[in-house]
Amino acid sequence: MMTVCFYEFQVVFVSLCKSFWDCGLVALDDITVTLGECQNTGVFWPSPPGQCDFELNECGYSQERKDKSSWHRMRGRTPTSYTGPNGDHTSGVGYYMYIEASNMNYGKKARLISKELWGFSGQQCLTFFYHMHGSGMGLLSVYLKKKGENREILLWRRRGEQGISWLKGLIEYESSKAHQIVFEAIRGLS
Ligand SMILES: [Ca+2]
Repeated sequence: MMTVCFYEFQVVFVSLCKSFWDCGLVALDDITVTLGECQNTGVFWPSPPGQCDFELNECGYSQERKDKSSWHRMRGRTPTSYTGPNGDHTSGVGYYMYIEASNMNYGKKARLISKELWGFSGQQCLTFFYHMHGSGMGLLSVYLKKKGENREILLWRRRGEQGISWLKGLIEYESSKAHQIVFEAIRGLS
């Protein structure tokens, strides 16, 4: 007599990432906007509403589109932890925003946009911490979008692999008009 056994099993794919070369990740944390030049941080200035450590929520940072290929708020390791940070920048155990290349088509953009920030006649300092690891992620760009203007001004850009740790981005810019800051990730050809 022959016994046939059926086993129930489930296969869970947490990522479409097939290999390291197909993977890539960009993470963001601890965004701060202060009035005055960056070297003056430490001096008290009333700050425009641009800060976010992502611990409680996204602080008014929003996305142009919400789907798989958009920024996600995340705690702990990412599904493909070998391309992601082990923890956030704020405390190591908190939340951050991230986007994974394997969820995106080549050339696709994911844009995280601040709420409207105050205009100021002088320098403003934007600091943030970013993590770009894995060869699949193409570009991380930061744009200044002034109110009433269609053209966005490129403030900062990094391309490809930047290492396995959190790095500090620091930008001085001027806008006497109300404005928004845009963090844009684009998947490149790996
Ligand atoms: Ca955080």
